Parts: sequence; C-alpha cells; structure tokens
Amino acid sequence: MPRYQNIFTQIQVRTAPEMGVAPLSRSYPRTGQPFFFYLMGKIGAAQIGPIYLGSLGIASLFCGFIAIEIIGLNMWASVGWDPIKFVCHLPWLSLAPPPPKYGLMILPPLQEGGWWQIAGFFLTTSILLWWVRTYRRAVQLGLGTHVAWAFASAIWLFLVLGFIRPIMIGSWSEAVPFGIFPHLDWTNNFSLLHGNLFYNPFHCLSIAFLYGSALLFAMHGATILSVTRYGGDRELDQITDRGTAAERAALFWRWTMGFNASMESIHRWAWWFAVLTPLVGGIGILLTGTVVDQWRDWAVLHHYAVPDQYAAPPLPG
Ligand code: 07D
Ligand code: 07D
Repeated sequence: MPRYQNIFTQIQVRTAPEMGVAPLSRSYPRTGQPFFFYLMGKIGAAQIGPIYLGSLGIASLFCGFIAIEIIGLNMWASVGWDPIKFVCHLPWLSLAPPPPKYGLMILPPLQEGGWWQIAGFFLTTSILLWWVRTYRRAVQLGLGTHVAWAFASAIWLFLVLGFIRPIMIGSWSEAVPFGIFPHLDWTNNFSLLHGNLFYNPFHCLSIAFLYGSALLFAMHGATILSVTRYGGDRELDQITDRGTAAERAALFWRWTMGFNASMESIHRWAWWFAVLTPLVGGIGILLTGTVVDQWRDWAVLHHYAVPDQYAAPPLPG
C-alpha cells in the first residue's frame, strides 16, 4: 500500500485500513471504525481514523465545549434570544472582560465580565490540556516534541494577551474580548492607545518572522512540488535513492541564489520562523503598557522617529 500520497498521486488504494504502529507503552486503545473518503484522498490520505482520544483529549474537548457554549449563549442572550439575529449578527457579537473598576477581582458579577472569566478559564484549560496531549502522543510514538513546543509558542502569545499582561497591569479589563470583530477592534485600540504598535520593535520582528514564514512555506512547498516528478514528495526514499529529486531541488537554489538549505535544515528554518512569530510578539505585547506606554514617543526618545510625523530623523554626526 502506498504510504506517501500527495496531490499528484492519482491512485487511491482501497484495502484493509492501516492502524498505525503500536504505541511504545500502555495507553488507551484508538477509537472509531476507520473508513475511506474519496475527496479527502484528493488533498491528503483517504483513510479517516482511527483517532486516539484518551483522557486528556476528552477533558480538553469537554472544557472547550463549555467555553464555546458560554460564549455562544451570552452572545445569543445579547440579541434577546432571537436565532435569526444571532446568526446574522454573529461576527459583531461580543463577550467582554470585566470593566476596569473590578481590577483583578475573581468572579465579578456574571453580566459584568464574570461569564467572560469563566469562559476564559475553560478555554485556557482546554488549550493547555490539548498541549499536554500533543506532548504525550509524541512521546508515546517515540517522536521528538517539536510540535508541542511550536504550539507552546502560540499559547505564550495567547496567555500574554489574556492572562499575564492583564495581571501585570492589574486589571482584567486589559484582556481581549471574545468575538470576531470585537477582537479586531481591541487590536486596533491597543495600537492606538499605545502610540502606534508599528514603532514597537518586537512587533516589527514578529511581522518579519510572519512574512518570512509565508516566504519559506512558499519556497519549500514549491520546491518539493517541483520535484515530485522525481519522487521528491517521498521524503524518506530520498535518503536512499540519491541523485534525483533532492539533489536537483538543492541545486536549483544554489544556482538561483548561491546557497541552498539541506533537506533537514529547511524544516528547521520553517520551524524557527513560525515559532519566533508569536514568541517575539508576546514579548512586544508584554512590554506594552508595562515598560513602554507610548511606542512612538519611545522611538522619538531613541532617535528613530522625530516628533513631526512626516519627517525622517536627522542623520548621525
Ligand atoms: C487557518 C487554522 C484554523 C483556525 C481558524 C480560527 C475560532 C474563533 C469565535 C468563539 C490562522 C478558528 C476561530 C476558534 C471562533 C468565537 C467567538 C489559523 C488557521 C480558522 N484570534 N485576528 C482571525 C483568533 C488575536 C487578528 C480569524 C483566536 C489577537 C486580525 C479568527 C485567537 C490579535 C485578524 C481568529 C486570536 C488578533 C484576525 C482567522 C486567540 C493579534 C484577521 C484566524 C485564541 C494577534 C482575521 C475577522 C486564522 C479575521 C483574524 C481567531 C487572537 C488579530 C476568527 C482563536 C488578539 C488582525 N482571528 N487575533 O485564520 O478575519 O488564523 O478576523 O488568541 O484579519 Mg485573531
Ligand atoms: C493569536 C496565538 C494564539 C492562538 C492560539 C490558538 C483555538 C482553537 C480552533 C482549529 C497569531 C488557539 C486555538 C482557540 C482553534 C480550530 C477549529 C497567533 C495567535 C493559542 N500587524 N498587532 C501581530 C501585522 C497592526 C497588533 C502579530 C501586520 C496595526 C496587536 C503579527 C500589520 C495594529 C498585536 C502582526 C500589522 C496592530 C499584533 C501576530 C500590517 C492594529 C498582537 C502574530 C501590515 C491597527 C500581535 C507584537 C501571530 C503581536 C500582533 C502583523 C498592523 C496591532 C506579526 C502584517 C498597527 C495588538 N501583528 N497591528 O502569530 O504579537 O498571531 O504583537 O499593518 O498582539 Mg499587528
């Protein structure tokens, strides 16, 4: 049975479902009767399941469900329980954190941020449990824990935005509201209140890593797709069947830009760029309102902006 399928692999094999390797130590059995789905086979593996849920997975989904339920019901209540309004207005509905007068109070009145706090607690617990699950599944399969640490980087930014920074400032009101457009309004207001986030060097770094991630992803995806005709998508075979796809791919980059990553290092480049995006971003957010209140004033102070918006700083000397 072919193990590596990509978008160009035309044949979909229908045979006994593959159950995967046995886990290294005792764990729950995998659940669900596996089945084949033709359309999924067009974009990945056609076999769906079995899945490993385990106690952490169930606890995480349970907490996530409670969080979504609290957010959804509060939003629905805010339009007078009208189902049509709920659906039509959903992107604009909000569940906001407590107002500033409650500071860091645990469980203020439910209608004044109490529900936000309970939902936040369950959402955070759900995300942390899912993190432990990714870590434990990797260890069980004898893998490295790279996925878990990359996820931890996103969780760092999430915790800075909704937990660590509000605690450092002393008010839950600093945290992000739940809601599709409301969280964008919060993002915009955050930048305006703190004197233009573009002057925060960690925001700059985060953007460079974000754009860099997109560039690297495009380069790597394009490179591998361009050598699938030589079996380049079968990454494992490339270790033994040398002289075809991987070498051509590397040579392409050496010839076009003078330097080529190796088959291993390109994945380290991608991992680091992606991980550094929220990691440096979280540092930038944590510094805002704690160490630096107004980023443009701070830039003026450090001579990379002048008080006049449209003038460049003078040259040194
Ligand atoms: C494609 C993987 C799949 C994930 C998806 C998102 C939810 C939310 C809503 C319960 C790439 C699932 C969405 C579970 C359900 C409710 C009310 C990942 C992929 C499809 N944002 N943000 C979005 C979150 C912050 C910002 C979209 C989450 C910060 C801007 C979606 C968080 C700031 C824009 C979303 C979070 C910020 C968005 C698409 C958490 C600064 C957009 C996300 C937990 C970083 C874009 C209408 C996407 C948009 C968008 C989710 C935090 C800024 C709703 C879960 C506070 C400027 N954000 N965001 O595809 O279209 O991610 O908004 O921290 O323009 Mg956001
Ligand atoms: C949100 C990590 C948490 C997510 C987790 C996932 C679920 C379930 C469900 C799959 C995204 C939880 C998952 C709940 C999923 C299913 C079904 C990562 C998150 C744990 N900015 N900006 C960034 C740009 C401006 C502002 C980063 C560009 C303006 C604020 C990024 C521009 C103002 C914050 C970035 C621009 C402003 C940011 C986010 C351009 C608004 C942040 C990186 C071209 C007017 C965040 C330091 C990331 C940050 C951030 C890009 C402009 C405000 C690089 C390109 C000036 C307040 N901005 N920004 O990975 O870290 O997010 O800042 O104008 O907090 Mg910005």
